[in-house]
Amino acid sequence: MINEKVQSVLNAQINKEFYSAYLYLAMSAFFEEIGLFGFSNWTKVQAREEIDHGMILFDYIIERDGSVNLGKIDAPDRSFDNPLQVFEKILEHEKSVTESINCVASMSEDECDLATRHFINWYISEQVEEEANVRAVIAKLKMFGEDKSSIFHLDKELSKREYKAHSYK
Ligand code: OFO
Repeated sequence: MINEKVQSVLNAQINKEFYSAYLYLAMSAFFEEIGLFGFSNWTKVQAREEIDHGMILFDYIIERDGSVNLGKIDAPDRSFDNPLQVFEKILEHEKSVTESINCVASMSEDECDLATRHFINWYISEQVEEEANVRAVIAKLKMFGEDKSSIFHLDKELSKREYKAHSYK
C-alpha cells in the first residue's frame, strides 16, 4: 500500500499533467488560428505527451495498490499574443512543473518511499529535456525577431515533431 502523503502528491501531479495538456491544446488552437501550423503541431504533440505523463502516474498509483483521485481541471490561460510570448509562458509553466516534481521526489524521500523516489526520476529527466527544448525555441525566436521568413522556416521545422508514446519502464 502506498504512503498516503505520497499518494496525495502523486494525485495532485496527475491533475497538473492534465492541466498541462489543456494548456498546450489552447496554445495549439491559437497557433492554428494565426496560421502557424508547425507551431500548432508542436504544441499538440506536447499535449499528447502530457496526457501520457498523467497516465503513467495513474498506472503507477494503481500498481502500488493506491487510490486514484481525479480532481477538477482548471481552464487554461488563453491570453496569447505571439510565438515568443507563448514559448515564454511554456517555459514559466514547465519550471513550475519541475518544482512540483521535485517536491514529489523530496516527499517520497522524507516518507522513505524509495519505490516512488526511484519512479519519479523519469519525470526529473523529462523536465530537464522539456525545459531545454523550450529554451532552444525561445533562443531562435529572439534571434529572428520580426523576420517573417525565419519564423516561416521555424514553423516548418516544428511541423516535423512526431508523437511517440511515453513510457517510463
Ligand atoms: Fe509533463 O511535462 Fe510538461 O508539463
